[in-house]
Amino acid sequence: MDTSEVAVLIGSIAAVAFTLWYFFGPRKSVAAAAGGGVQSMDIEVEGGYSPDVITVKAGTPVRLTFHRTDSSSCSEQVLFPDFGISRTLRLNQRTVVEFTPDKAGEYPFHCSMNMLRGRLIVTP
Ligand SMILES: [Cu+2]
Repeated sequence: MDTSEVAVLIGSIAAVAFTLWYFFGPRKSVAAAAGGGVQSMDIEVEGGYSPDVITVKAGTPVRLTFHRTDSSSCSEQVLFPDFGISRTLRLNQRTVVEFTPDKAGEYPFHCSMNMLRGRLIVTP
């Protein structure tokens, strides 16, 4: 093997490792910041939700601010089926979603096609 072949090999290994990490790596849950009686979290929408797993406490209002910079129509709606919430996210704007989860549990949220996905973990 000459140097360029080695470079290609290392590049492919790195690409595979990144792909595995991206899809199967640990999903870190982020706790929403509590202040002023509201649990707030900013979520970036660009090819997915970031963060995509958010932990909040039951019984306290939750304010999720979605900042959509993803131009694909896939990301233009976000749904919280368990809370009956559906919001249109305007491109390059912030959209605030507020509700109060009263029961502990795991609640998914996703785009209208269920391709972009996230989870809200509500602790007692
Ligand atoms: Cu979609």
